[in-house]
Amino acid sequence: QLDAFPKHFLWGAASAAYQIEGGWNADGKGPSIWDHFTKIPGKTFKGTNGDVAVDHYHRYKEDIALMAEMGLKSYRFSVAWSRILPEGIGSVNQKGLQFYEDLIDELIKHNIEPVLTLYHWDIPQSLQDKYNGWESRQAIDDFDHYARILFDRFKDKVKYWVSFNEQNVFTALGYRWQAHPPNISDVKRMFESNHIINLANAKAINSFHELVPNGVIGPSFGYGPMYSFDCAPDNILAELNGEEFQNHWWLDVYVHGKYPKVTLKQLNRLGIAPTIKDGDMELLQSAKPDFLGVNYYHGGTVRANEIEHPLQIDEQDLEKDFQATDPYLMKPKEEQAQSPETRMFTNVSNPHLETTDWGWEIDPIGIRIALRRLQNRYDLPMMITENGLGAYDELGVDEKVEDDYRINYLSAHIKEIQKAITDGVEVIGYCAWSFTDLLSWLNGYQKRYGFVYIDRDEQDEKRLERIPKKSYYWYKNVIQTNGEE
Ligand code: BGP
Repeated sequence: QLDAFPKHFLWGAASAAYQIEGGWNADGKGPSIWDHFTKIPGKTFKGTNGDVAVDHYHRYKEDIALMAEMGLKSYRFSVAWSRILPEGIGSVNQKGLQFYEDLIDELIKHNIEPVLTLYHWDIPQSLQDKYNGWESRQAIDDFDHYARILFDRFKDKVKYWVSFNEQNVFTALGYRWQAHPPNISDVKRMFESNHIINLANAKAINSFHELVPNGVIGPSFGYGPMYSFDCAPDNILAELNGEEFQNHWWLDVYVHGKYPKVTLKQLNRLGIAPTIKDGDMELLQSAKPDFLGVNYYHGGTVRANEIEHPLQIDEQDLEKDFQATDPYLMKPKEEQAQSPETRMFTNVSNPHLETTDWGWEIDPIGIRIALRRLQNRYDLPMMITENGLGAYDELGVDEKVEDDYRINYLSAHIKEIQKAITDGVEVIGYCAWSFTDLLSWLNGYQKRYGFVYIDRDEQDEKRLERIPKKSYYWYKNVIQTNGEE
């Protein structure tokens, strides 16, 4: 017998500014690093960008009406920093701020709890040009300044706040794999900027606790539980390493204000550990999130490496890894042993799991394992801030989208969350990714996640008709029955 979902469980859906808004230069918005990056030839699928996206900037009322009709309890969205401060600093663009105020008011009017993400990967391009963005400590203060503007303005309207979205993903893809902006491949610079982002996160959380006493804030982390390939003890050790390097490396800092020792020691050995200055660790320790946002898509499976604790990895080896690894999956393109920069484990495929059309493993039990491990180690309430299935949906001749595969996927994950709640884990909400179809960062508009289909018209890029899919009606019922379906 499973426990019921909590009475006020936040059944929701999530999005990010660049992926839905469009209006990339509307009403005084400045460019972000994504506006810049998607214009570099060859970087995204067929050169797709978010200039128009799904035009949510002009159609948010229509979208929120569909959310209300569905009975959504919460909606997670992100604010584009460069809409508020077109240059990242300086004077506020009142029209940009007003857009988010109108959006929030519209949500509240329909009894939908806003969940506001401060940073979903789009630092203003002018800060990138000016001082290399997250590589400069100036970004800590500038981010805090931006965050304080939002805290001040929305403190009485928004209770749930997310600081950074998937810091692990955007630092790795942006500074190591050249798959995201700022399009860099330099392991040392990746660890340096990651440390600076940790400091920015801590400083903003402290500001939040000073300015928004009735709200709660936490990061949204892209968590994938690590599995040992088998029960060989050296592979179990590799799992420990993988869990520490891929997950605790961030989460321990967020929650306990310290870097895990084994990974830090290995990074020091290799000369790629971040520069930690006086006062840094004190700042990290002073800020504690109120909850953890968990983005769950899939975990990772690992095996031991032949050499443990190498003293150096030469440039050629790093280059070989670079060529052989699929950055999104963090797995070798072919089944040959390649490993991430610490050489503490090797990522491999899991023979027990099927994959999506884009090769992402489908693993509902993994979400329960994730929640259990995170509860054990961090003991904070958790909100699933993303979970969903990217697929090639098709609009039938009858104008319907029969996305039973998505229903099966979401249903299986929700069931495992209920089991985790029955186990004793505190979960306060679930945001499916995503409400409408939207821009998949590198995969264009063909990889669809939404409950609402967006009919794109090549001739008329602003037509963008909204058509609820079968999963829309299914989720409506999930919400109505509080998870019973
Ligand atoms: C997460 C991001 C989301 C979203 C999702 C799906 O990592 O936080 O913004 O894009 O992944 O990713 P993709 O669009 O690459 O399939």
